[in-house]
Amino acid sequence: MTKGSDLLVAALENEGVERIFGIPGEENLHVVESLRKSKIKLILTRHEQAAAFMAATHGRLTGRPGVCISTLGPGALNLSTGAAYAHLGAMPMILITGQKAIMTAKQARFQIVDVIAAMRPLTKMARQIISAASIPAIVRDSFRVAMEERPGPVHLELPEDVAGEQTQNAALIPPHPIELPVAPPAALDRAAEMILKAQRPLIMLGAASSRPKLVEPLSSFVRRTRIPFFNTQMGKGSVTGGSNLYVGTAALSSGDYVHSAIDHADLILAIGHDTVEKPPFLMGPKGPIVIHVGCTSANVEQVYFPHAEVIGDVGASLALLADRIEGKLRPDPAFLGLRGKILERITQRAEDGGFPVIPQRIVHDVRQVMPEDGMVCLDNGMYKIWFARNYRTHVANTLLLDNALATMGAGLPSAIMAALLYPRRRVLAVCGDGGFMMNSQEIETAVRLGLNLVVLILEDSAYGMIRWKQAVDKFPDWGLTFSNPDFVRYAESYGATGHRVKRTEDLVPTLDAAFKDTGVHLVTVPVDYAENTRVLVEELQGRVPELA
Ligand SMILES: Cc1ncc(C[n+]2csc(CCOP(=O)(O)OP(=O)(O)O)c2C)c(N)n1
Ligand SMILES: [Mg+2]
Repeated sequence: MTKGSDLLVAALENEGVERIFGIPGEENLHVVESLRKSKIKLILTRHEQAAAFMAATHGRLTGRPGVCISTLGPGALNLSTGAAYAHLGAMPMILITGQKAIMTAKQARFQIVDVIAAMRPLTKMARQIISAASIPAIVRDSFRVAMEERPGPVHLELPEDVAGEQTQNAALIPPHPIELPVAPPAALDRAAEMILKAQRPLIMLGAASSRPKLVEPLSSFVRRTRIPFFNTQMGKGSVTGGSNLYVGTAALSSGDYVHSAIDHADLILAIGHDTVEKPPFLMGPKGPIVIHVGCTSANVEQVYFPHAEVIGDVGASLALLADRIEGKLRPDPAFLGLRGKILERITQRAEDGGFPVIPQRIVHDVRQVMPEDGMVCLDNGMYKIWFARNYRTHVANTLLLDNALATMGAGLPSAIMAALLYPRRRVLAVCGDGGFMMNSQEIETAVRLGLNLVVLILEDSAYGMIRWKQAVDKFPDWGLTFSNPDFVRYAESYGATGHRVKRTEDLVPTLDAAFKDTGVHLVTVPVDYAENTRVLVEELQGRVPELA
């Protein structure tokens, strides 16, 4: 005979799970006891939301679901933002929540909310486990659903009496590799013909191109076809090498320098575009022909309605497409010229010495201290646009940002996950003073785990991005400023090390020293956001036509 919770933990081990993130409640105590006897590590966090962000990031970086756990009602609802983050961001994850017993109701309705109903719109699947014997099949099915395209979160509710129920030894189901069919030859022939007919084809790498297994096939496609490419925010860094074909990142929907290349194209091969992202360009009645390449077909939107599709395993389908077009394309010399101008504009003022520090300089200085494989994990705020536009990536998945739910508070938890997975790489969380405070308690988790991690806080004492939008929309400057704790002493109170950058030239050496040391470091730097309006509004509105 086996207990339900032992079966659950054995089923998780069977899926290769190494860690579970979260905060147990009394309804999870059977599971906690089963975990105590297993090889899986329980990583306690200080808020369930952070646990869900960590588990989602595990899924995002490895392709295998991260697992998080919470109690019923309040704890489960605290996971919900993380569920939405994984759902919109297509990150495989399993959320396990406790529940009161289902066969008895000794505490009446205390703490009971319908968590499954709450999770249903935020997940790919939400199920209650009603018998211990069903656990092996439910867990296997949940991992399958979470991992298969389009990946995402699965919620399982385990009532405490089911967790404690004894059952016959139910056999575990061994996982098997998931393989997708390749795009049909007719679709590949059609796409090849359209590309060969085009004069100025351009590749767009969207969010789904960042799936870990696509790094090699995508890089090879770009190298073989030599078609210039740009990416969406979440498609950043999905190609290794080939950076002489990179024409920029679309952080805005139109009117940025990269759009001079997009507007020049007569065909866009949109690889892995997911319309959860803020549109990287706007399709209209005229514009270029768009071919969508993905594991799943495109959602048809007002601003995205591809003319043709190549649906199937992206890596294998692109290899077949490259077979059809390699060596037959005439490179368009204009792209090269545009590329030079775009990248030159983007790097302007990158070495500006003003203090407080301007965003371009922050991005530039961060790039200086990050090795090629160093990982930058962004929270959400104004600086995200600057990093997306200006930060150059050379290795896949080295700039993690969220342009799907675009939630604040995920920067530090995602960096903690990256540091756990890649202990030998430099990992930097970049947070605004607003977003950092949404999950700053996880500094304790990072210190407790003995991680080497640096957190850069950009201080403007405001919800800067909204303040900027308020100014752009010509509203008076009102209601969006706050004061901050002393971040140096705040860091020290957790047993971390705090640094305050007081001169612009100190930013690089401070970050570098923080990385050379071990442990958790918080570096706070004041940011001058006057550039938001100067560049992202006035300059772009005035100067883009000049480039085109
Ligand atoms: C959880 C959540 N709440 C609110 C928002 C709306 N929002 C987007 S950016 C932003 C301001 C971010 O402020 P901060 O973290 O200080 O970064 P800054 O823009 O000042 O650099 C807000 C409130 C959001 N995206 N997520
Ligand atoms: Mg701020």
